[in-house]
Amino acid sequence: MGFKRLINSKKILAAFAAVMLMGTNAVMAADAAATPAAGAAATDSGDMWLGVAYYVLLFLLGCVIIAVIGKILKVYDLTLKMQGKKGINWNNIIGIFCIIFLVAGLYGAYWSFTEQGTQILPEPASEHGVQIDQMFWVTTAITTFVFVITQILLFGFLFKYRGSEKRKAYYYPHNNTIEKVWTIIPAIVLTILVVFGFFTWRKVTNTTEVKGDINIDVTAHQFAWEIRYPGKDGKLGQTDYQRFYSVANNLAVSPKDRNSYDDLRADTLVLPLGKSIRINIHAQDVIHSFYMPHFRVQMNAVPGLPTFFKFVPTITTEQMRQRLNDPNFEYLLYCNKICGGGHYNMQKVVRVVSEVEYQEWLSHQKPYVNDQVKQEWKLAEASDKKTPTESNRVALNN
Ligand SMILES: [Cu+2]
Repeated sequence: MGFKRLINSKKILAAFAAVMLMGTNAVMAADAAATPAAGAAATDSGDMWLGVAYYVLLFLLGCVIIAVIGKILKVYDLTLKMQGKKGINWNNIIGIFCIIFLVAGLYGAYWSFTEQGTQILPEPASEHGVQIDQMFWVTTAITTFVFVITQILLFGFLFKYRGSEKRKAYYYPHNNTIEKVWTIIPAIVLTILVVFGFFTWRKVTNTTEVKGDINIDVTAHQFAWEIRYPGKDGKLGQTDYQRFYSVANNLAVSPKDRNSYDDLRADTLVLPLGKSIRINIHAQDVIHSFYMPHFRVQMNAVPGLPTFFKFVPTITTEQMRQRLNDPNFEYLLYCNKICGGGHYNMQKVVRVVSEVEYQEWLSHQKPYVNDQVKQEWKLAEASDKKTPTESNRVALNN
């Protein structure tokens, strides 16, 4: 019975909601305060919880102070009434609280923008990233404008039309015009935003195959990314995970596709500046997500359904380091789908370099078809009578 009353208590529910809201903000603030720069060493979680406890206590202290002030006012009110005077005008007090809440809330929103807003990504390092950012900022500007106006109207009206003996509440149950206005205006604004988003996304993804595209295969598995570059022919060999997978040939490259014989295996994703890059995205076990926030690139990696993302890098790693005044800055590739226990560790360094540096780097990469794969493929050829191609044998022995 006691428990039922406890969970039905509106006061407790309200306090719980407030603590949850404050807690989220407090965690973010504590994290921001404890982490000097984005991507720096992991925060000491002990410090973070100490910070959270501090904010929760501060909040509870605030509640107690408000309760005490309320009680004092109540006593003062009763004393006035006992003396035969008019008591406190509670409507005025609540009205003033509405204004205080409005000002404090708007300041809180401003604080949130300035404090957490500094953790925003640096300028986009790709051509299409500029359009994505534009969309983001237009949406942010419109929603911020609407937020500020509606809060001012809401609390402003609460204050202006607070209870008064001079006024009588006017019963106004329904007005079709107002209903239409507040349905149609948001509908138009949302449609504009959605259509804007649709065209931007279409422009980003509706790409055609260009001859100069640099094709790179990126394969996700629990919990790593594998990178394969095409060799001199510029073409990647096909893969078939069910047929050709082995420990050495872990990307399941087809021995029957000659394009694969000069493919290269790389540890880092190195991209030449200003070139059209096509990342072919594969997954071998569960759904992962290919996410490179600095380039505003994200695409799911789905088992059995290869996806791709085309983009043009516009700022080299070196240039970005200078712009951010951070000599240790690296672009990163993350997995953005919680894919299992090691998900947090699924990242790779991405480097954007000049064309010359890119070619130089590429010439040092190891062939995908290494000795072990060569050995396996010869065995595979012996057992598979359909592919006794002499030319392949020659290529393999080279
Ligand atoms: Cu993953």
